Amino acid sequence: MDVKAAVAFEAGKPLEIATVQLEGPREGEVLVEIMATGICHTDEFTRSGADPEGLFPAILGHEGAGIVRDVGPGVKSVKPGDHVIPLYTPECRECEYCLNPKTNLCQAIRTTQGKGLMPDGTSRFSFEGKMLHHYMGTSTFANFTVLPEIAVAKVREDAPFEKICYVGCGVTTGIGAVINTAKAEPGCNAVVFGLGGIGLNVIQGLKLVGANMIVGVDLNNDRKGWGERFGMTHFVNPKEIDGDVVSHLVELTGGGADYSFECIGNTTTMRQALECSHKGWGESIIIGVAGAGQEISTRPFQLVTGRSWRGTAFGGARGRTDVPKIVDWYMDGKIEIDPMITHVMPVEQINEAFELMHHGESIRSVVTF
Ligand code: NAD
Ligand code: AHE
Ligand code: ZN
Repeated sequence: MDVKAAVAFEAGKPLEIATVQLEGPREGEVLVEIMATGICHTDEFTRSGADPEGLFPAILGHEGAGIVRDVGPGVKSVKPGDHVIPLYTPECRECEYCLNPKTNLCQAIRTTQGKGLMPDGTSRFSFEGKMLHHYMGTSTFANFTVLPEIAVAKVREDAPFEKICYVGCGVTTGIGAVINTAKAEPGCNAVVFGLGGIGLNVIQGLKLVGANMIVGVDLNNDRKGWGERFGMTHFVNPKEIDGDVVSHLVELTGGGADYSFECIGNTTTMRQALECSHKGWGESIIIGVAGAGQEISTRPFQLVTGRSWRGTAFGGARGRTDVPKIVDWYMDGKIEIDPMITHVMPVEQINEAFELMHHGESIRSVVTF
């Protein structure tokens, strides 16, 4: 079938709207009509060429929501008409990883997913007879996409697509990092680096668990109001403090953060996040993804003296199990999504959404088809 897609033909170039061809679902696969998709900084990371796993040409996008329109042989858990959120972290419930309660990183299809292919090693997308790569197993920058059955979470039908698409990455990643990864306790002190689409959800998660001090760090002063809107208690702009930001944060938190979260993807702030965590017990959680060739460093003494450096993907969430619950939390008013979706636009304007992100003017842009 012909589908409308925003195609990344080359690294570093704007996306191009094109009519591309999509094959129907094969065994264990589903065809989903994407109704809305958010634009996460990870899409920009890959579009820019910084992603060591980036493949071109590709259909990017991993924060979508839509409706199942067809299923391949053997599909049992969803049917045409079901509302779903695509999962870049699938949940097969059978692999060694799914069976280990310590991780959400289902590995059932990770190898082919990283090669931009479906689990059978082929692509469903093509343009003018030439193969296009899938992306993160989701490719939501198209009005139809094909996904493995294990990579869709069935959600309630009264939830609006333009809002719940954000649960497909940002909301779950931020809140999940607090609840599933850090397992932050009521009364904890936390520092959040980067108050964008992910960091604000970390703040929302910290507020939910009853954190005491929630310090936000960002270079953009406009983010102060945004952080406060979701529960931030203190704001630090590193450009506006005298001296070293780590010492400042350690002093502000009375000895260091119980938990710190890096939501930027910058190896310098990753180090600062670790080093502002509390001696003896502080845990620093890396959420941001850093470009090809970049590495983190610190004095080993930071770890010897009891700080832990950790990381999280998709907020430690098991998608088919946890995503429907997070949608319920939103629908029940337990968490907020609407104010963070600052821009909604047709897919034809998708490059403007990337510009808004670059200029710090959006929290989340959502495109519709
Ligand atoms: P964003 O662009 O919306 O937000 C980034 C924020 O960081 C902005 O507010 C910006 O002003 C701030 N910032 C940039 N440089 C800074 C610096 N040096 N010091 C302080 N603040 C700075 O991005 P996002 O969508 O929130 O994504 C954040 C990061 O998380 C990205 O690296 C993204 O790829 C990653 N991510 C990871 C996961 C995961 O599962 N681990 C999931 C989603 C996103
Ligand atoms: N391809 C990059 C890594 C990118 C990355 O870490 N992705 C996160 C999700 S970011 C969502 O916005 C993730 O899920 N990681 C686990 C995994 O298996 O990819 C690189 O550096 O190669
Ligand atoms: Zn994302």
